Amino acid sequence: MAIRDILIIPDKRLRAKSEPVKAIDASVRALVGDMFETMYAAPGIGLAAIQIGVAHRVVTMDLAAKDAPPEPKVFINPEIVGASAEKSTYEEGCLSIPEYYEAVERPQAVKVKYLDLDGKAQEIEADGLLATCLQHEVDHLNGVLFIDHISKLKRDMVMKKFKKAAKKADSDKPNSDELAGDKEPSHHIG
Ligand code: GNR
Ligand code: NI
Repeated sequence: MAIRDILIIPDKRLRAKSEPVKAIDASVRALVGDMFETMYAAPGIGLAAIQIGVAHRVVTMDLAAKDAPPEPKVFINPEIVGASAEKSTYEEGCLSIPEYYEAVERPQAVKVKYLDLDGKAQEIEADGLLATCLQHEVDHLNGVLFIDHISKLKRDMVMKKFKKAAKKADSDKPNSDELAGDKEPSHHIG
């Protein structure tokens, strides 16, 4: 198992639609292991495979309290097959949009079909945080982020901030010439 890098906006891979898992084999079990390790290390309460760059419909989750025993959950090919008319609002965050939190309104309860790690079909009725988190993760599998559910003004502000940060991180990287040779850095001098 390994802790994998979490993709941060504006990484375009976060907008990809993930492919259904065809067979739950050793590679899927290894992916799930890496996802739990990455999610617990972050720490986060849920993770979609695309957040570590793997475009397969796999979600890990653990909603147990910090001082309680872990409750790891895996959802393969999850599908929302029903949603309540009643809505609820939750302050959401996302490991791919670090340190930004905003209220999101979603159906208060959902019915979700999925496969477990044994490939067995399951169906659950979720409400509260589980319902919110399942909707947030299924959104990821469809290339949708929680900021798509907030106002355009707020979304544009967040995107701008993260685009600027990505640009700076890139310009701060030494280029290959500088890595290979002993000459002065070619930019940001003087
Ligand atoms: O860790 C996470 N917390 C969270 C809080 C409110 C609603 C959804 C979430 S999921 C998030 C981890 C994450 O980015 N999953 O995709
Ligand atoms: Ni997220």
